[in-house]
Amino acid sequence: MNQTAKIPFDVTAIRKDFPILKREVNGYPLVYFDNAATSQKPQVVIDSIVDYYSNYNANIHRGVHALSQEATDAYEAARKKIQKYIGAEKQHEVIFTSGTTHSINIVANGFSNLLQEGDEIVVSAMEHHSNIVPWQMLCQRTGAVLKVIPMNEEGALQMQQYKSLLNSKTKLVFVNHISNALGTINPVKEIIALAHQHGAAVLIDGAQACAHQQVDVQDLDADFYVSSAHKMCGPTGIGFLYGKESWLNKLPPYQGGGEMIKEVSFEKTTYAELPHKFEAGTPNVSGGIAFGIAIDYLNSIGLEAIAAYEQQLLEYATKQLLEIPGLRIYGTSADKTSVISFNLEGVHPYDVGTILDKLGIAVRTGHHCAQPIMDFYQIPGTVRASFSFYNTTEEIDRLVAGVKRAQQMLS
Ligand code: C6P
Repeated sequence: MNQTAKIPFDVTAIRKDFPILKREVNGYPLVYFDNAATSQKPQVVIDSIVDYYSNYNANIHRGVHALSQEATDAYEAARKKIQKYIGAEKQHEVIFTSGTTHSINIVANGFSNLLQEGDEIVVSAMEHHSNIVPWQMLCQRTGAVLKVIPMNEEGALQMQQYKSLLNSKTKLVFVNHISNALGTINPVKEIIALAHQHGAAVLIDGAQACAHQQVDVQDLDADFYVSSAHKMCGPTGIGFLYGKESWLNKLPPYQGGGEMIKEVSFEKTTYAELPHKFEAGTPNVSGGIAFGIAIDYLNSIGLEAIAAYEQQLLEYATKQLLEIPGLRIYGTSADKTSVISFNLEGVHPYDVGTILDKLGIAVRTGHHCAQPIMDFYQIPGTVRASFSFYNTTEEIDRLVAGVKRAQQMLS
């Protein structure tokens, strides 16, 4: 990091909010660089779950009693926080789901009756499996055809090729906002505008974006936008599907059950209005409430400050790692977030990850649920270090020293 670069917040104070950062692994203070897999949780988020179960645990939207009303209010307040966080116009355009994967499947399932044989679906070459497989299944159900936007060696999407894929048969486009395996920030606003010129709807997978930069779904003009709380300092098992009201009204419900109905008889059932139409069954109440607290927490630091600091970490780590002979970084696009995927020449990523773990450093190794990217580079996988606002340059120094040690031991 440039020594004069200003750190926009007190990282030492922030680290105290995360109890897990105090622990040791294999005799070393934990360095947690697996934030793209899941972020750590601040104490306020953990406390909010304990508070819910200790003080107002109840089923929601159902009871007249005080506990149910308190829980309902807190859950709906969280929905409102998500709405504001992503700039959605209406609260009922935010559907609670169990996470990104669930959200994508709701949309993929919903399009089953809206597509015809020969229609085209466009995805990018750098998608997570959860933004590939549901669309392949949709193609199998409908006879639609999957087209792929290629990427270049830097790990950036080839926009000219994207333009040439679009035509009157294109019905849907699916692209991640930020690649989990490369860190590339995709030009999603442009991707959406181009798709709309052809009348196609666009889903943006924001799993890697929402904790790292400001998202405004109206400015992007996204038809659907999805993410998971657990990557945003919130708990696992909860996330959201944002959809424009007009689209959500067009899609059929994903699951049938309690909560999603208006009236039920054995002859006929009518469905509830948004958002409940997509929220069958008792939801993850504590998770939803804690998600709202995580959003408060991220807002209290500020997305602009987070993005600026994480860029500093990215630059610092990139420079240091590239000084190691034989180290190659995959994903070198000019526009990227704080994810560094790399390999050491002649060394399997799993072995590097194992040695780093012995040194108390948590990274992810493997294909990162993005096998087409690994096939593109013809590699089995990478070592991925992904940084968050609670990480420090001292931790990056430990990573660099660890990688050097792994190299000495393994080559
Ligand atoms: N990526 C990673 O280590 P879920 O599991 O539903 O919360 O999120 C799935 C998902 C979808 N899209 C992108 C871009 C993602 O990064 C992920 C999750 C983690 O990279 C776990 S595989």
